[in-house]
Amino acid sequence: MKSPVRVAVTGAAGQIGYALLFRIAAGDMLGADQPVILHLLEITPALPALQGVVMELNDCAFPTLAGVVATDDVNVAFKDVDYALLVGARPRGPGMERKDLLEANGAIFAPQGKALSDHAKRDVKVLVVGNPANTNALIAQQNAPSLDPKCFTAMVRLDHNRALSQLAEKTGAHTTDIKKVTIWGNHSSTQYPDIHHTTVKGKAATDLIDQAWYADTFIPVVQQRGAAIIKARGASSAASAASAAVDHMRSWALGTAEGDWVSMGIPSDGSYGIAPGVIYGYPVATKGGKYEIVQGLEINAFSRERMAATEKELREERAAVEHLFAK
Ligand code: NAX
Repeated sequence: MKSPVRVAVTGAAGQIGYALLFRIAAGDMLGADQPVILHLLEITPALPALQGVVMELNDCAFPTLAGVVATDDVNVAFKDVDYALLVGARPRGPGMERKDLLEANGAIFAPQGKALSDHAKRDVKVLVVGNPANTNALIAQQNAPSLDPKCFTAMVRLDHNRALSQLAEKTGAHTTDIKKVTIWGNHSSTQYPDIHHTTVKGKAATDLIDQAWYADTFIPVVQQRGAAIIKARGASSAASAASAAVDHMRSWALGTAEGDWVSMGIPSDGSYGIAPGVIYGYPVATKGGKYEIVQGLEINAFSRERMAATEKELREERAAVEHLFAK
């Protein structure tokens, strides 16, 4: 067994938290030889419920769970953490405008960014799940002056996995037969699921499906999958979101397979014409705990238009929260 690492999870008593903590504690995220100390953050009224979750975690007697810290103090939650999964966020209430939602989340993610900057390990890997995930990640990043901006990422992996699942169903393949899917841009209905470079059992996906299915069924189904789950289940995606968070962190920490990539929301750097300043979904390959954007992919006019539309939405979100950035 390696020596334990510290993993912070915010919103730990919520529904994603309940599906996520047991997977992390069981070793699914960082491996069966990597013990973890969980740092669980909740708002004060949720602490009794969180205590119940801690009791259940202990009752699992996981070999890889080396300790649990449960707190409502962000400075305690992020002390010396190696990984931080920021799940807790303010949901949209009745009559709430998007501007109000961004503002309410700013009040959560600005102090969390500062606390990470003050207390976390210098190479902390931060994943923002709480919506609007890309812009919440940007707010946290912009309030963390002493951390590398590349420490901050947002989750588009659920969208990536949804794309794999839809394409597998359509082509009669298994998700593991599918390589090189990309989710570009925002985790929202403007996201662009791109299969122009995708292979299914080594064959080009675009040769296996027709353009009409791709444009009129696949893309909207992936974009609207969250809403379809709410309609069916009466609650938003939780287990699949938790599973995607585990996948995102595992890929980042342990590396992607040779000849494949994953989608991560990461700071834009000018690649593919997306100027710096937003957290944008890109195809990335990872090695040794670092991610790199996959370069050199051909982008046609169909893709370019959709990549620009999701970028535009992210720039509008950025403009609405810029006053929350640390000077
Ligand atoms: P829940 O409402 O069940 O849980 C959220 C928890 O966060 C609550 O227990 C709440 O007390 C806690 N919380 C609120 N403010 C906090 C703060 N300042 N510090 C610590 N904890 C705080 O929501 P859940 O279904 O778990 O979803 C969590 C977030 O994930 C939501 O913002 C949701 O929109 C987002 N999602 C993001 C997805 C993605 O792909 N990026 C997909 C799934 C999900 O919709």
